[in-house]
Amino acid sequence: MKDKKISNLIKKEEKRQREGIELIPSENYASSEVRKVLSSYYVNKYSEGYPKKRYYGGNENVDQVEILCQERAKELFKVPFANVQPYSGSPANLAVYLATCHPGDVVSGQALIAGGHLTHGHHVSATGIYYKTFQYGLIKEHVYDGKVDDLFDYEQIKKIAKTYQPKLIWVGATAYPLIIHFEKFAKIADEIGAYLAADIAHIAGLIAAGVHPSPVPYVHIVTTTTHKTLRGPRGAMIMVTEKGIKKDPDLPDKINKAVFPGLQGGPHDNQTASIAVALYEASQPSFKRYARQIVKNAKLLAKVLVDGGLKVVGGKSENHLILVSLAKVLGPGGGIFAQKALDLVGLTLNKNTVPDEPSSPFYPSGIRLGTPAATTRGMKEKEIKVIGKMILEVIDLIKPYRLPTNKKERKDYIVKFEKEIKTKKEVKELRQQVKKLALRFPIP
Ligand code: DSN
Repeated sequence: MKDKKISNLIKKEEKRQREGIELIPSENYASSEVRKVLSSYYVNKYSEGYPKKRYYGGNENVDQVEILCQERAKELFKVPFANVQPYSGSPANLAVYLATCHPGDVVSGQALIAGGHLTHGHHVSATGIYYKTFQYGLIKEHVYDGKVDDLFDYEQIKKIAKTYQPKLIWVGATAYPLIIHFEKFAKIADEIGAYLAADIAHIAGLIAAGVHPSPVPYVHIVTTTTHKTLRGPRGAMIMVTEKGIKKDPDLPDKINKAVFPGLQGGPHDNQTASIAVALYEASQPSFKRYARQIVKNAKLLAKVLVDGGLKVVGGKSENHLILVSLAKVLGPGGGIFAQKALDLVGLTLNKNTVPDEPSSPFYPSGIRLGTPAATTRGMKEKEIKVIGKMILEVIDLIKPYRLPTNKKERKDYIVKFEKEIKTKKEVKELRQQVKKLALRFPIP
């Protein structure tokens, strides 16, 4: 490659991915075929419009790619309609608003702090700026005790629905470790005649494999990204269910118009082709085994962390992720220390707010981790136990540190923290252990 700077940065990223263990629950390793198709000649094409209704010539092959991709999505998720053009999850969700609501209409979704997504109506997102949002949360009382299998506060959801009559209700999360009972949301949405949209970005692969219940019988619209548990390229899809078509026969058309020309220009045809490959892969029996193993691994990882004295949301994991509160161990805002120290040993995860967050989204008190990527590499219970123990060791090492309450002192304190941690003998040893383990499991 002539561009030495980018070539060097690609090599560095490859090394980072090979020698570390990826635990961010929304990341994964796409297959080499998925990556190859992304750089195919479809990268060169423009094709505004939809199959057989394009604004440019030369789309005879693109049409077939897009139709194939739609058909595979429909078959995998058992829906009658799929739009495979959204560039990613946030534009896909915004298209749903555009298709179902007018600016200023009332909508409801899970609060970010309770594990929802920005696009479910957070005030800094366009969805919270252009629509009037009322957000719901979790039952605080049982967040960590592991005594209940469903943490959603249905009384609150019902009250919002009855009082404010949202036109659109979102169900789906980015940081929720338990099975989602879509039927309970449907009961509330149906009572007030609202559209119910499930954002299954995190759990799409688990649903496709049948290891997490599908929202399809209960909701009108399903959105998903394609690069998380579904293990494809960056991208997203919007699907309409039979129930959605029954409620509003024009819904597929409204979704299409919202995506293009409402929000987007030309679809990324290389992305569409690559999503089609990922959907093919997700329909294979090996994908079912993969998804089952993701859940087994996450359950075990949660148990190792709980047995090691950490508080995890739900007291367990039933899907692919674990949300840990470190507020007691590292104080408010302590997630930053855990993320940085674990990064230094080669275990990558992200700091995250917890439902009873005592700090802020930038300095949250928890960490979020998961098993989709490690499972893709072939890691199973034996390796997961080792990873869990290493996480506990790192957290133990950083227990003396506390985020300064004075905001001006924070930056310097974190720099000092990193310097001190980097030189610790235990950290250097753990880094070598992680590297050795990671290299035994090649990335695709
Ligand atoms: N950024 C994604 C996640 O990490 O969950 C959500 O968009």
